[in-house]
Amino acid sequence: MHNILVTGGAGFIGSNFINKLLKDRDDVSLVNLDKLTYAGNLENLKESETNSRYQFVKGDICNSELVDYIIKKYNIKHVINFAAESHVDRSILGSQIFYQTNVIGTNVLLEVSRRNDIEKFVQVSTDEVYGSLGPDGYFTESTPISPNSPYSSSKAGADMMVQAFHHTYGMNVCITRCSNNYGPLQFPEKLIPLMIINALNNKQLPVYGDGLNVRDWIFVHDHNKAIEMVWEKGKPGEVYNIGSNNEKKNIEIVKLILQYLGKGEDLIKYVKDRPGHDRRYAIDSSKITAELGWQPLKTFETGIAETIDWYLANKNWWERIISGEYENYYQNLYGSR
Ligand code: NAD
Ligand code: TDX
Repeated sequence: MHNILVTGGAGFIGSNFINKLLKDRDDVSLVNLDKLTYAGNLENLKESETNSRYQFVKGDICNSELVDYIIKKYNIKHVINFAAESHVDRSILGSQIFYQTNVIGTNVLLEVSRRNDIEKFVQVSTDEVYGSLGPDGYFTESTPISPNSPYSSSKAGADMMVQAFHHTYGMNVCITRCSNNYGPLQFPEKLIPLMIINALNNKQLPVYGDGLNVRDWIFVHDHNKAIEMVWEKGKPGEVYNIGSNNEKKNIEIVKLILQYLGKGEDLIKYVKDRPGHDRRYAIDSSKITAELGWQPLKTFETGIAETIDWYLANKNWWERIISGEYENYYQNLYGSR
């Protein structure tokens, strides 16, 4: 049995990871440490909560006594760190919690892991650490780190620390850098779920700037399969880019969602641009394909249809979210634009 500490497992990507891994394999036992911030939702883990190989602990990755206690109590040998403040717009409104969780929190996990002889530490990072591309080219693992937002700089800081712990202490670490994820259970502050839900509610769809910024979209299960493979087979100290060759302009995504839902383009509202908005991300993931044999399985056409259908079928899930704190957050955000 592999005993794994998964952090941030009540969020979008982490909950999909836990639900799928427990279903796909019977040789893993998972402890989920999550602080349950605005983005953490135990409802995401309904299908896993009664599994005897799953345990939830509410707590902060910055709490080293708690992390030490969990590692010892559950005989943890592997750590996969999903926990983070993950939204760029929020990091622009206030950055401190981003450095606290994403940098200090990762430091606590690394220190405690080192002292407890953890066999493998996987840091779930992002392509945003590379900064922004012009119209051509791709991020490779040797592209220099050049983050532009408080969010991406906090993730880049964590990445450098993870590499330093490998270099200095010989810890067996890997870093994954994935492009924009989409799929079920994504918190409706991110582009795709926000646009789906606003369209369903006949509310305006706020497109930043000229709408021509490009993101490289990947279905969440493809990302998670790559993380699983990096955990099992990734080489010590290595970085692996993850992407599925699916560049789209934001406005294309917005129009596609409106079309799928049978709504008019008059709902689109161009709003003031995000400060420091990265223009284009595009990932070269040939290394993980060549070294570990990973390949994305989901086409964008299928994945986006499945995602929109999921939000249509799970109105209760998102209605509970948007009736709370999230509404106030967006009122404040757009009030200031
Ligand atoms: P999310 O915001 O949906 O979930 C984050 C989870 O972390 C939440 O459950 C939250 O409660 C938990 N958390 C936050 N602070 C914590 C703390 N101090 N201690 C314990 N738990 C804490 O994020 P997501 O989209 O699922 O992203 C997961 C990871 O993947 C992040 O590290 C993010 O940087 C990375 N990533 C995300 C994307 C994307 O497109 N969403 C792409 C590449 C990488
Ligand atoms: O209302 C919006 N209008 C809009 O035009 C929102 C929320 C976004 N956008 C634009 C900004 C970006 O160009 O859409 C694009 C995607 O925005 P987000 O969903 O906020 O994602 P992004 O900023 O690209 O970052 C995401 O991908 C990398 C995740 O949030 C990060 O956690 C991940 O690391």
